[in-house]
Amino acid sequence: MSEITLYGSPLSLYTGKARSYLIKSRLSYREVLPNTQHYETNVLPKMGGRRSIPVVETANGEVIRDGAAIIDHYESRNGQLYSPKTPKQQFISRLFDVIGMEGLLRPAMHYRWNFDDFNKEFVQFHFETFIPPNLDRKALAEKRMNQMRDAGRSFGAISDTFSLVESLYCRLLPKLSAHFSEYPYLLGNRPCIGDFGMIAPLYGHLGRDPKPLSLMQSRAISLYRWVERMNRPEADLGEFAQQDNKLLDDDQIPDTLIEVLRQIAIDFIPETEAACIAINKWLTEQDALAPNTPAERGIGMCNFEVEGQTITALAQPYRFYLLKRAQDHYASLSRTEQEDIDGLLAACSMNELVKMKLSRDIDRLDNREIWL
Ligand SMILES: N[C@@H](CCC(=O)N[C@@H](CS)C(=O)NCC(=O)O)C(=O)O
Repeated sequence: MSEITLYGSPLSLYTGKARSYLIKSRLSYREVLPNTQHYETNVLPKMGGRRSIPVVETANGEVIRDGAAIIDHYESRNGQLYSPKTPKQQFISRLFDVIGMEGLLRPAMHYRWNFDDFNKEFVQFHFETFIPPNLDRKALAEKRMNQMRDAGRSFGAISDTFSLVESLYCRLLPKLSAHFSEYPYLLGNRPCIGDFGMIAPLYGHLGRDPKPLSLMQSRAISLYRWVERMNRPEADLGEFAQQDNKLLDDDQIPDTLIEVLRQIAIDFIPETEAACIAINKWLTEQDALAPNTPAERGIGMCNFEVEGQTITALAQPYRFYLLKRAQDHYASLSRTEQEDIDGLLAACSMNELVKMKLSRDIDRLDNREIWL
């Protein structure tokens, strides 16, 4: 029997992050759907009142909800195996973690929910598996699917923005593929925390649902290979000449990755800025937000401009919970090292990112993100 039970689903975006980490770390786990009596009785009550996947249950009954918390837990026991040690690589790794968790939700939701001819049966099959078999699986799955369609809209994928969302994603695909045709992972021949962030949208939705899968396979072959590689325990360096198992030397950040970040910046930066302003404004209006109050998924909507169009999307505190890790790392560096990162961010059109901070910090308590 495995030491670790991973509650998740093949089609879940966020499960993809924890699963890939467990696979790459060669930790023995079994994956099950969160639809059993054992889950309801023994796991759910320890999840801090938030029902989400992924969740891990350890052999001694400890429950860890949230992909980042799962990785933190095992990284601290694993000698921080997948956390780069050098200044720029550590920063970029953390940045890609945020981008994977929050920056690609629009294409991930659009390509799942707005192509029913391609995806509907496939997605419905999986949603039915979440429902315990004694209940009306079809009706309950339909209800849940409608909630997720709404979530897609709340991230800003509505009919007015479809062509913009597609245009941004279709420009990103070849850039990611160009990078992965030269390097097996983001920073060389081994994955970093940022790879685990990025696999979340790029496997569960964009690298698996029928519509976006065919797009990726036809337009971004080397990106598709990375998706496969991230779900295999071996390094899977087949097509590459260099077979060592190392990050790039000398704190290098490849130019191909700068190109990827420049593309991502187009909506990631205005959205992060607008969400930061909206959440900070909301915080000033909360007279009685006691310390340790759970930080909910969203505090309300924010608007931002992308290539002449306005997008309206949910402002999510979690983006800043993860971004702060990159910012804290930046703050710990010498002035010269910070200037190196400033230069890197300027090259990616992400100059202001280290300054986008919430006026109150977020931490974790009993499996929830909370306001300090
Ligand atoms: N921050 C969490 C987010 C997890 C999450 O939202 N998972 C989705 C499925 S991919 C979910 O369970 N959604 C249900 C809900 O939020 O009610 C993590 O990184 O694990």
